Amino acid sequence: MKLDRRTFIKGAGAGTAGCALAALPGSIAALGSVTVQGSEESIASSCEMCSTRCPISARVVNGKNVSILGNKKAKSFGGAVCARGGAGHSLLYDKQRIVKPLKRVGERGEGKWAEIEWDEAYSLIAENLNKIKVKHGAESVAFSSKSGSLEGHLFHLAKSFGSPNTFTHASTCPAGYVVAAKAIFGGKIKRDLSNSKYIINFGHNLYEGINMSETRGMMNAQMEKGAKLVVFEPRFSIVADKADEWYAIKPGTDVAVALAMCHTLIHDDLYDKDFVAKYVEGFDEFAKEVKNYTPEWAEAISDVPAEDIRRITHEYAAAAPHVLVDFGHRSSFTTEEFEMRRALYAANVLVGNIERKGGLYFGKKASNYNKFAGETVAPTLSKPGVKNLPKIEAKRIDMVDEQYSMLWSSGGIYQTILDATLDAVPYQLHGWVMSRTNPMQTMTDRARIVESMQKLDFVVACDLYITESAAYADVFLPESTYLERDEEIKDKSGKNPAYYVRQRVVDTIGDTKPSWQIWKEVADKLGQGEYFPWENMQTLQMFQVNKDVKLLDKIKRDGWVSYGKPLMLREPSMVNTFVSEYPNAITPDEDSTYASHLSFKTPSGKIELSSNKVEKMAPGRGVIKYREVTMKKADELFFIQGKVAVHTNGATQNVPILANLMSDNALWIHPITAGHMGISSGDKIRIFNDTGSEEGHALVTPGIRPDTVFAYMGCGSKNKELARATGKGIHCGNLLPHVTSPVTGMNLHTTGVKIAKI
Ligand SMILES: Nc1nc2c(c(=O)[nH]1)N[C@H]1C(S)=C(S)[C@@H](COP(=O)(O)OP(=O)(O)OC[C@H]3O[C@@H](n4cnc5c(=O)[nH]c(N)nc54)[C@H](O)[C@@H]3O)O[C@H]1N2
Ligand SMILES: Nc1nc2c(c(=O)[nH]1)N[C@H]1C(S)=C(S)[C@@H](COP(=O)(O)OP(=O)(O)OC[C@H]3O[C@@H](n4cnc5c(=O)[nH]c(N)nc54)[C@H](O)[C@@H]3O)O[C@H]1N2
Ligand code: SF4
Ligand SMILES: [Mo]
Repeated sequence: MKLDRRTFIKGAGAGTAGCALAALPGSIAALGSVTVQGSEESIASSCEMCSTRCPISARVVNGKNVSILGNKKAKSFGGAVCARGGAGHSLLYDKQRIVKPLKRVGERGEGKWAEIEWDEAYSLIAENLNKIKVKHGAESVAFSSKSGSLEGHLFHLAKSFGSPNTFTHASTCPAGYVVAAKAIFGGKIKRDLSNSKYIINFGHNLYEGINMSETRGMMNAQMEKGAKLVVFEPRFSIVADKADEWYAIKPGTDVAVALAMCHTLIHDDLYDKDFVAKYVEGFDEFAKEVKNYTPEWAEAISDVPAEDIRRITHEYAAAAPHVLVDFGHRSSFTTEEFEMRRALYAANVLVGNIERKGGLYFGKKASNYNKFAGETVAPTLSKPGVKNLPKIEAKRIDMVDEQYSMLWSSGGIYQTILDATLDAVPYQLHGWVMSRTNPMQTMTDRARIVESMQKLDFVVACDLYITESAAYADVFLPESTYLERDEEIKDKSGKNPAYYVRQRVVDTIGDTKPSWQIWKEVADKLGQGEYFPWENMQTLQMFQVNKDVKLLDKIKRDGWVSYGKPLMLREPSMVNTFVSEYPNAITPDEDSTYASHLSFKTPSGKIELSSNKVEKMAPGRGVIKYREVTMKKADELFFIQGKVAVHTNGATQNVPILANLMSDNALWIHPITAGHMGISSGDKIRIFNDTGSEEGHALVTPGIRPDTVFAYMGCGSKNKELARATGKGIHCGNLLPHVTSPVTGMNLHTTGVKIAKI
């Protein structure tokens, strides 16, 4: 298939935004004039406009602006940034960004703030947290942050303080696919999209929910290599628009189609028997289970025609092993995400695409890669370990049930903060320290979050803006933006080892600090300074590189360093290249692969299509199975969401350039559904269910199923501090019920709603 670049880039619909400028206390506007100072030479660093954290190359131009480009050395990212990445300067100099610590002076959420010095902020935090600790125990304070460098420092503070309750965005984003991968493969697995010849996509929104290297990978496969793309999506997304075939699947029924594919692979004798015999445990039980999951059965559930499921599966098997069923990223389409992800993984396992080009593979970090090479191809980094941290006896508030034992404790089940705060389940929380997270937009059931934040004794928020969630804090700590700070070296290994680093590009504006420094200084005030023995980020980086100054210089100069040749253990051409490059490399098997070295960190050491471990954790779930779920009431429509190319989650709606590109998220409604209610595009509508009620605008489009409505997430902010975003569009989190899924702990992003014309 050929796509020309212009049609390819044709983007999503966008609205416009007016920019109300308010001189909030603590904002840049309150500073008066701001000058642009920083490096005129390009600095290699990393983006933080979303958590993909692409390598960038940035510099100050003529003392007037900051140019942000992709780092050309990072080839898999295409040496480019996306629209949000290019808009970093607009965040940096946004007059509404907060650049001075604040304390609340009115009621929680009332929007009355006073500027304070950092030392006063730290004293307030130390005094209140210590008070809670003495009265209720350290465990009654929760700490939450998006994962990344920021998380590491905050959670280290939590541990030194003595609380086990640390949470990332895990249960709102990756926990589904990660827990399912742990169950089947024993750990996370990656996809080699760029080399794939046939990609089957179940709502992985890569042309809007952008991850530069994967988005580039899929573009490359489609445009350069003629890969076929089949998309199952309830709406006509940009990915659906660029696909060879699109099926408007009924929301939440992906698992049925995936299981019918597995049925077809097994019962039409299309699967890779050698691979299964060698690497798979529990195949017979799985084959028995999928016996009844015929394409006809799946059609009745999903609305995808049986003959297409059968044909697509045959095409997929014929092009194997350089093919993949994309297991997706975010979903939480239903509470049965665990079964859905496992079914998607199983459809890969059956064609034996593991460690094959265009299929799935495990990341090759330095230590592992060097073992294969028989020499040190890539340096390994050290992790600063702090000894003598206080032993924490208290149990976490989440993961209390055995079924959640595959979740990781730094991630956790975020939404259980609400149960612990409002209902003392399993015990009462009294404090919440949050950083780089905006749960009111990104968790579920906004009203319960407001209630929780009002009930707690003390709340701290560290962010760039007074977000909806930060608006309910007692103390606001302004972090420096990513363009103003240094951070640790990070591992970004794919088929070969790679590292990257973040470096400051411009001088700090106003009175902000990087979070590694903030949490270290909070620890000092709390009397826990001994657990933060490093002086600064430079000390930490030197520790990481084991004092190898040359290595640190190289990583800083290039920003992105990768080592060696790409390696997939069962790919003969790659193994041949590898062996000729490294004379001391492990001798390949007779078939010129490292197939005999492929093992899995599961109890059996094999891929577990059915698993005793899972059966023990969650009785009845050992074998992957279809389970019916009720997602909405009979008279409701499915309500689904997704990302838009010009915004990140609930984070960028106030960034001037991006707000100008789009500030409203109309509700997509099918013409038949809209017709019944006399709704036309642009009409004001109410969207409501048992959880909440929102007002918004309609976008009548045939690009959605008649039984489904869709909105881009992140709009409709409800606090006045985010002046460019407030009241614009539909707030998705206000309509989503508070639910926790079995095994994965995921919250729920698909529900039922009714709509009415206003
Ligand atoms: N309804 C609905 N809910 C969803 C989703 C959905 O599609 N629909 N998607 C889910 C997904 S995939 C995810 S990952 C989560 C994300 O949920 P969150 O983790 O809450 O992430 P973001 O909205 O990306 O960003 C959170 C905050 O980080 C702040 N921030 C940005 N840069 C910095 C920085 O350098 N320092 C500090 N301190 N703060 C910074 C932003 O201002 C923003 O307020 O949301 C989930 N929630
Ligand atoms: N521009 C941009 N890029 C981003 C982000 C962003 O906010 N903006 N966020 C980043 C983050 S944190 C993440 S996790 C990734 C997320 O990357 P993705 O998971 O790819 O992103 P979403 O847009 O949330 O994808 C959900 C898609 O599933 C569709 N969908 C809804 N219900 C169903 C269903 O039942 N079945 C099927 N098959 N499809 C369904 C939605 O219409 C939507 O297109 O993107 C990252 N990249
Ligand atoms: S995908 Fe875009 S916003 Fe996200 S890190 Fe990369 S360039 Fe930045
Ligand atoms: Mo995410």
